[in-house]
Amino acid sequence: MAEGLVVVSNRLPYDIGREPGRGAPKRNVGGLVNAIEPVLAERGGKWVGWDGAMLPSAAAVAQSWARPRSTRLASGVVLCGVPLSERDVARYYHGASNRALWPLFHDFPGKTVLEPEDWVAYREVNRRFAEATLRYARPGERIWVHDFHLMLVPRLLRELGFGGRVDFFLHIPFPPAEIFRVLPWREEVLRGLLGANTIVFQVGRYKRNFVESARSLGVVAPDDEIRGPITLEHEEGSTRASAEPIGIDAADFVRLAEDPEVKARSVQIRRAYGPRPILFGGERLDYTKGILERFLAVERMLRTNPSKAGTFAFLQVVVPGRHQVEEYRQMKREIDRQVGRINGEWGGEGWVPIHYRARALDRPELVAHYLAASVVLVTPLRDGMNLVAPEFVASRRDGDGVLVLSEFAGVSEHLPGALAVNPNDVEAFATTLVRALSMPERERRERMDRMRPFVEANPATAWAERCLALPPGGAVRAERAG
Ligand code: GDG
Repeated sequence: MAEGLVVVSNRLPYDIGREPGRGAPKRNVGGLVNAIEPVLAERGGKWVGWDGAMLPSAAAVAQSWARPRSTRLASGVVLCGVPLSERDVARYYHGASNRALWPLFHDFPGKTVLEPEDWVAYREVNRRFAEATLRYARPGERIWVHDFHLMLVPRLLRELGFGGRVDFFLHIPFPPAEIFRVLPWREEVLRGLLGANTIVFQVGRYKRNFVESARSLGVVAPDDEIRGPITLEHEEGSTRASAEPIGIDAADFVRLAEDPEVKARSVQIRRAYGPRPILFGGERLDYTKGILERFLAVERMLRTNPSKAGTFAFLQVVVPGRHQVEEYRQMKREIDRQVGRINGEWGGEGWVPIHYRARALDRPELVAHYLAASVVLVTPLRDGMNLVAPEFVASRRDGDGVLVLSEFAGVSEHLPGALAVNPNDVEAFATTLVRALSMPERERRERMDRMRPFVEANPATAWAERCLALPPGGAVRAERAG
């Protein structure tokens, strides 16, 4: 039997802390939750994360802290809540995490907002997560910390005296050293991470970036050959660094793709657009996802090939979120403006180029769209890995469909059958769209066949096993800093 596992991430899959009587707990949409849920459902364990409630004051947090809230799911997984106040959410989550770390780690230094007060909250909340984890974890259990919201937690666990195994996985890119050094709290982040026995990245390049930054702290590492785990020697001991690409619950997508209701729904979607092939994009509202660049490429295609007008339907679903952050509100306005402008300019009787929906689809509906689409566009400006691309491949058991994939998505190195694009190159992007729309069936099938092996051989559960089976770095000293 697998040893007990405690997963720690900013958010739980369901907001268990919302007031009773306000309906069923809301499910959180996002790559991290979708990848970890099947892993925990299979091996069992606990999941520590923010419970979704925004408490009015620090006093309310202290009160909630006295009565920890946990919920057992039907799968046996126990969700363990960490309380946050409105101020914590504003400063730690929207501030330090979403306005500083997220843009910087995705190579958008120009969008990065560095507020010292946000960092104070980040530190405090990371400590609260570490304390909560130790409260919920039983002796002998191992702790698996996730993502950029919680990069100080590994070291904080050590400071609180935890001597067991701590692993860390970063879902987003780790930026090049020249960009990372912009962060005023860079040393604290590196030391925070180095409290873990293992630090795992999505792809070798992010690992190499991390190692290069860590050298500035005097960390000793062998010359990195990108792939394969390496050992980092540092003041506190040693830590293994590796790259393990995350996977999806492919079987669930196959099951849905074969479900008669989902199939019928996909036919209905296709009919709604007449005989026109559907180009489909679906993601969270985020400037990293390249949604505006995609609109501009569609427009460029129309400008250079006016005869394409009326011959396709482009359907873009955007899951709203992070609207407390100005950069996201701005982006939403810009999307609305561009869709209006492009449709106004290019639309005609009974046809508009862009169909835009600003709301989440549930998973069966999402799969119905993957099935209805002739072309799926996954064209982020930067993306740690990206799960939409493998989900589309897994869903297309019929072997048809074209994937247009940004070379800046971590997953691009694993999906050789995709049509690769640089989303910043609007002309090449437009040409690729034309090529995708006119690709002969034989080539479509041949390309899809080349993508299936990676997706099927790399389910989320196998990814987790690989991460958790890494031999740990040597003992990390458990001691109180300064
Ligand atoms: C982070 C990293 C990394 C999309 N539209 C709808 C919907 N989705 C689901 C997809 C997919 C998930 O959201 C998005 O996952 P991504 O991986 O594409 O992106 P992030 O949320 O940014 O995830 C990313 C990931 O962590 C895992 O490590 O791959 O690079 O940024 O699963 O299916 N889900 C629903 N309705 C939608 O309309 N329900």
